[in-house]
Amino acid sequence: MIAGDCMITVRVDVGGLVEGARKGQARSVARLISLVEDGHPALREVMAALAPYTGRAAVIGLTGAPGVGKSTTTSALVAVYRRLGRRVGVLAVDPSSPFSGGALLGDRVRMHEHAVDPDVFIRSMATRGHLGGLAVSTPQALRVLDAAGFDVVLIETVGVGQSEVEVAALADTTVVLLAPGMGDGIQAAKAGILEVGDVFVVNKADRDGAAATGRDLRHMIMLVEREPEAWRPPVVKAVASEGIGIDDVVTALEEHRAWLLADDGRRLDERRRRRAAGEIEAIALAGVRRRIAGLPPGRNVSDLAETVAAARLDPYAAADQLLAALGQAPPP
Ligand SMILES: Nc1nc2c(ncn2[C@@H]2O[C@H](COP(=O)(O)OP(=O)(O)OP(=O)(O)O)[C@@H](O)[C@H]2O)c(=O)[nH]1
Ligand SMILES: [Mg+2]
Repeated sequence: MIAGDCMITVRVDVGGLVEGARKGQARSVARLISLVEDGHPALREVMAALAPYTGRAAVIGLTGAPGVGKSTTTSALVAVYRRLGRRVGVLAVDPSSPFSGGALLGDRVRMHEHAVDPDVFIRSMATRGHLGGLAVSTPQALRVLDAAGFDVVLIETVGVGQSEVEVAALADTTVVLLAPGMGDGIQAAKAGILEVGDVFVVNKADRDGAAATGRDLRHMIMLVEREPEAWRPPVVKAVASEGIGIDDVVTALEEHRAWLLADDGRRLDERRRRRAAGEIEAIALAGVRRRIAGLPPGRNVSDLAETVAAARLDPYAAADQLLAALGQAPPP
């Protein structure tokens, strides 16, 4: 190495990676998703190259309380879809354990049976601390899988309502899982899941109380006000750990897809527009945060905060000054 020549530029062969991903090469797909997680500068080019190939995958979100059986159900769904000859991508999103938390490790073991199948791609999403986090990276990872030609993409994420990644905003079809004893209908209503679920699964139906949970749930779903032509979410019982009821879940998912695609795909288009709006906002907001973080002393948040804390300025005026400073700052 020549002295002084110590700059390391990590070059990214965007064209090669995109081509590899389009051919279904797992290594290229994995590398592209890593770029997404890192918030890598090459992402603009990557996403521009991928955009024409997106919009084909059926995106299915799975959500529900911790331990309800999301990963087990996901794995069982992968098996059914593979039998149907579909290529399947899986994103496991867990904001609470960004690196190798126990839950994710467990998922990896559970997903092991699919690990050698070239038509299955499984990835746990992690934030690597860049601004925007999973709210930005999850939909972009989804785009990578979509463009890589996966017919079905399953996204597993914990919780509804308070989660950083709202799976219902990402998915074409949202599956909400419950288990007997893990909350009756009223708790479900409180958690806001009745509105977001397109398909409800009462998992762990081998346990006592599954019939009652199913009944409660059906009743609560009926009470939700819906337009006459709106989708009526079915409630399916399953024992995911035994693969029981998973075919019924897939049937329900296919029926929902058919409903989305009816009328020239008007409903699917609407969901996709909503997802795109969320993506644009998340990226723009991350950009705004980045620019705020880059403001010089005197105009940055910490200096403004000092003024506000010292009661020399009110927070609204400070926010105005901050926005004005952003307007004057050079574009990123
Ligand atoms: N009895 C019974 N146990 C099940 C069933 N499905 C899953 N389990 C078990 O429930 C536990 C949790 O399952 P997971 O699939 O990891 O649940 P999860 O919702 O992905 O959990 P988190 O990702 O940690 O939120 C595991 O021990 C599973 O084996 C089922 O239908 N019946
Ligand atoms: Mg899980």
